[in-house]
Amino acid sequence: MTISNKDPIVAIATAPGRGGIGVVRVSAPELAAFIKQFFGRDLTARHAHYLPFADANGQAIDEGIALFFKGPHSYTGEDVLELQGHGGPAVLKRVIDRCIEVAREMHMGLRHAEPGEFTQRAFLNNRLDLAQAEAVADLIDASSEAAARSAMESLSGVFSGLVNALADRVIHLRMLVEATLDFPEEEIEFLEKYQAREELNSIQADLQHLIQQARQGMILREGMHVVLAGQPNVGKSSLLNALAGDDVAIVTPIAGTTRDKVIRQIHIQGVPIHIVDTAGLRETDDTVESIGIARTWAEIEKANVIVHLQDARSPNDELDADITRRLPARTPVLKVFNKLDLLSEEEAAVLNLQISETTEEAGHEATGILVSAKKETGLDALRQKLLDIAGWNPSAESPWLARERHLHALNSASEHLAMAEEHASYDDRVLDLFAEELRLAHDELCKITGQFSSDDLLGEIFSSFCIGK
Ligand SMILES: Nc1nc2c(ncn2[C@@H]2O[C@H](COP(=O)(O)OP(=O)(O)OP(=O)(O)O)[C@@H](O)[C@H]2O)c(=O)[nH]1
Ligand SMILES: [Mg+2]
Repeated sequence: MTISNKDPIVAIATAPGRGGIGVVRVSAPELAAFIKQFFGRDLTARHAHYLPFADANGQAIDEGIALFFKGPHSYTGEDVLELQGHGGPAVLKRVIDRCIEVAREMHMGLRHAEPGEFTQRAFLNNRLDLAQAEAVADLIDASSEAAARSAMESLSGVFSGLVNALADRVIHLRMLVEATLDFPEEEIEFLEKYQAREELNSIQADLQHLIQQARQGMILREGMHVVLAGQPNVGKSSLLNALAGDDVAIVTPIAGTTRDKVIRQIHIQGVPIHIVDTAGLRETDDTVESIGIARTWAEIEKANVIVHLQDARSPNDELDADITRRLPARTPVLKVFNKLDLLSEEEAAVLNLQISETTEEAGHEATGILVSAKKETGLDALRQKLLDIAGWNPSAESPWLARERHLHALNSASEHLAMAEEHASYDDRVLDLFAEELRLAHDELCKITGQFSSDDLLGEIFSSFCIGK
């Protein structure tokens, strides 16, 4: 059976498991006849009807509220029926089965919805653009208040509005060029006459601002994977516990305690940070431990940031130098020296000096931090440093949540504008190439809101939704 965007669909819209209320949602181009069959009566649109939901024999499966939204004034833009009953998995399944049974009697072909299919219909019926549809999933998935607030900004169309405004300015400029193309003798004057280059520069500047904000939005949505790596016993698991504020990983004085990775999500200023504690790195004959160490290296390869944890009493020793050599060059490494509480004041001062000297040599600000996982000192500096590495700027305007594909499209649009600028600066200006670059920039911007989107992209976006949304 091929899946059609017009098929009547049904799903449980509330979270699986037990709950005070459970909602079954049906969407179809036309539901009036189905409602009549299901309840033996019509429902007034947008009215709460308290009714029994009956089985084939007229026995009540449940009692609850039925809400009918007549398309296009509904979430999907089609006719939508919501049945709000008691939130138990068995009772909700019976309600769904009854819906499918009624539909079958009517030869209506009601089927279970795919993940995100209700929202996909909302997009296809122009109730939401693509960036807003993505924001629906992001709002549901938001793991911090800041992320939820930003997802709501995107959902309300703030981000789409800014993208559309820029796309309109690009189109306007392009129209002026296209109009001039028919009159080659005017080409030279065109750029001056319409101040085309000034407008192009101004669009580029606004686009750069948007890119900055989108980067912030992406950090807030995706966070960072931080891998704690280092020799055994330096305090990786203790540091994870201290950052998480919970005893998630086992800590013992025995070197080689952690075998399998332990992942914990924390938030720093609302930014989700996934911290991965790993098995300490050393030569070992122990089979289990060496599997653990292989996993550590696999995690290191996937990390956005590596925290190379060391014992402050023996900083940068030979084994640490070995580890440093093996770390991937593309990933930022933050050296963190633990067990500060075991150093005298003089020893700490010497280590601090060493850190600032080596980082000055490397030509960047301090990348070494002294902490005590046990006494929980130095952790604020560590948190701040992680945010800096992520590129998080807390004073930036409240961003919307952005995805990799948004940033990619914005960057491509910016490249095309830069090419257009280049075409405009040649002595023998090539206005048709100028116009072509504007067209490409415009297309990139429109990809964000989904005016141009392939079925593959839509499939990828909506399949990551939960069922019933
Ligand atoms: N004094 C002091 N002891 C610490 C500190 N951090 C960890 N320790 C101790 O160091 C020992 C090892 O700590 P873990 O957190 O298990 O070390 P690990 O790096 O996870 O070790 P493996 O899992 O074996 O690789 C434990 O006895 C901890 O109590 C610290 O900041 N100060
Ligand atoms: Mg450990």
